[in-house]
Amino acid sequence: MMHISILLISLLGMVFIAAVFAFVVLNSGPRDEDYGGISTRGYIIRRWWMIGLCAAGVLVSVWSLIPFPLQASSAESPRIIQAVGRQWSWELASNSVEAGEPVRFRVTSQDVNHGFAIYGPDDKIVAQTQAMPGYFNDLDVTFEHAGKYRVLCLEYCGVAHHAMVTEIAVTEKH
Ligand SMILES: [Cu+2]
Repeated sequence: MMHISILLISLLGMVFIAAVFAFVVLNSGPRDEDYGGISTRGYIIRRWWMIGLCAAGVLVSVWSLIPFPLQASSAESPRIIQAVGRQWSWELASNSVEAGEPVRFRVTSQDVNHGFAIYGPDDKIVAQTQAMPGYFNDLDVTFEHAGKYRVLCLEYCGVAHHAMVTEIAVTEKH
């Protein structure tokens, strides 16, 4: 039932966008002014702007890759928690963990690819891996602080992708 309503909403959305495109195509005519007015100076500015953007892109890419590869967890025998993604929910074998306890999430999917991402109480990402049908990806996490963590999907997997949320309660060490 939910799938059918979502399909209908998607179809209506697609019809609307197609109608907007058709309206623009039918109402656009030949341009009044030609491109002749664009001066050589404009092209020079554009070229340097392009070179500057490329250089900035390379610098940002290199800078953001410096912390990688991340150190793998050295935990000897972590607690294993099965994590299964499907359209559109997460199912964890356990939703409660103790702070400081080494945990290994064994992540898979029952249908399409999903992105298994854990966010901290401050909404910063803590760890992430792919959830893939037919594969198990291990994600080692040791939660430092107690609090309410959330698992979200980081790979667009359909119209209710945003609804793929579950919580992990991290309790104080005892
Ligand atoms: Cu997903």
